[in-house]
Amino acid sequence: MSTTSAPVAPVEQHRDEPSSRWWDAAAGLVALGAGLAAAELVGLVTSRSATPVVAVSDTVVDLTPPWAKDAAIALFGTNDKVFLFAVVATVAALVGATAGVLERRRPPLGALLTAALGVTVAAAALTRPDTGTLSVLPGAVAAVVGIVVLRVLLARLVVTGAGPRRRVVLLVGTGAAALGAGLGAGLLRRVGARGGEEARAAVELPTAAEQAPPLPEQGTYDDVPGLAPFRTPNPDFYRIDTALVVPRLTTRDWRLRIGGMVEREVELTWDDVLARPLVEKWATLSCVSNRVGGDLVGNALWLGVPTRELLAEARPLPGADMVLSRSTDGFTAGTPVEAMTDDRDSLLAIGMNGEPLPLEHGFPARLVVPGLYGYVSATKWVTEMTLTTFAQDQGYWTPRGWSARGPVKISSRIDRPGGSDVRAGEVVVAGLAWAMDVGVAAVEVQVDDGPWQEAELADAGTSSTWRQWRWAWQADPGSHTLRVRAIDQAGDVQIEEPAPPAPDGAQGYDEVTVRVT
Ligand SMILES: Nc1nc2c(c(=O)[nH]1)N[C@H]1C(S)=C(S)[C@@H](COP(=O)(O)O)O[C@H]1N2
Ligand SMILES: [Mo]
Repeated sequence: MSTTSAPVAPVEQHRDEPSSRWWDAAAGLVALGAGLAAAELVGLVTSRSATPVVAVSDTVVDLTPPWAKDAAIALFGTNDKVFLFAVVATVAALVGATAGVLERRRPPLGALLTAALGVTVAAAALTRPDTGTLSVLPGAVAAVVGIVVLRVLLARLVVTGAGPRRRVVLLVGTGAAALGAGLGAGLLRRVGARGGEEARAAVELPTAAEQAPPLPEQGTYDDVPGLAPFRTPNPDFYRIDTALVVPRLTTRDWRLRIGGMVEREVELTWDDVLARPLVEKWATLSCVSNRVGGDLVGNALWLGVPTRELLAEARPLPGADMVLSRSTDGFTAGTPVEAMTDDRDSLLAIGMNGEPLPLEHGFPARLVVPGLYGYVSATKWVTEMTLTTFAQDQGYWTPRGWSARGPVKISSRIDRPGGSDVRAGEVVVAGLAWAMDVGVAAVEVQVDDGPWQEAELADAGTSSTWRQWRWAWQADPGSHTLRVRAIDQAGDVQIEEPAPPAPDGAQGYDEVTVRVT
């Protein structure tokens, strides 16, 4: 009897084989890959944020409770995003394989599972702040392609005479085609994305009308091995944000709109910014998630326009006490108006350490507010500043369990000696301390339960930056614990009682235990 190629082949011939489930699972995986590749291609015309892995991962980030975000950062540091992608990919692979097995045994459950996956993706994409209704397309296309490919593969696997070799060829061939399509989409996207790098490369920063005082000659302790340099080089500067894909703005497209409770709305273009007198400002930026002794903190020379001047033009209405800044990807931060208008020189920054802002640090423009943690102030890729009130509005992290206001706590850290053994005799102990706005007045070190002893402070630094410190220790053999604390210019001593980062910043004294031989 001759049959035309049946869309769904008889199931019985296949079911007896003990290994058949693995073939079906593999078919499910390949079908999932094909769906994803199709979605990547469609995503070229929608936005990257709407493609399955990105949309789902972004949504997971938003739904992640603060303690878990904290744990992920602690465990994986800046690799937390790689970890997240890996988790999402693993779950997706499991679902794909399950769909394969189900569709063989209980059709159309596998198809339904694939459809559910597509709906999840589309729903996740719709919740993204930077996508429109078109963003349901990648999820929808992924579901349709995934189901069709799954059915065809399952049917082909059981065609009479399809031995293991034919099956491998079928699955690997289809998988390779999907991979090729996916990589092709990635390549095309990369070509498009170069726009961001090119836009940055094309920027020539004007020199500041008001320059920061040069670092005093010999004013740093940068020559002390193991101590962080006064200025954090851009490639070493910590990066924290909710963006899985770095937003790529061009100076041509960028606008900053200042509105809300203002007498006059202001809209700035890139050229408007360049035409203004720019100022330079040394400022230390710190993440509220930084643990005692941690490195989610950096110091840079920023170049930009004082937000005080921008806000003065918009003329905030009485009663407005918050600037809700928003980035192109929907992140928001709520900053007290005062912090953006007083004499601390908060900036709409366009330069970082003499270069245009790196893409991942907010190109073309971001906010820098000395004295406040980044989550309530330092919006990268900023496009809007809305005057409003703390009673009425919240920044991104506040409903997620973090304090509405985030002044940086007085902090200090021991950079050296690290964990390893040292020789008895003179040992240079060194680290960093910061007391934002007020300035560091003194740093003290304690050995075991001994008296607090005053360290030397490097000259480099202002009330908006950290200060390097060093202390010469006459170390006796044995195991010793060193502790550090800072005291600010107002006489306030760093808080000793330990607390975790949530909800308003870690506190407690950094300490290291050293073996002296
Ligand atoms: N657009 C955007 N800006 C953002 C964030 C973000 O998630 N998105 N995170 C903030 C946080 S929590 C911090 S600590 C600083 C970090 O800035 P950096 O990555 O340049 O060090 O950026 C702030 N600005
Ligand atoms: Mo942060």
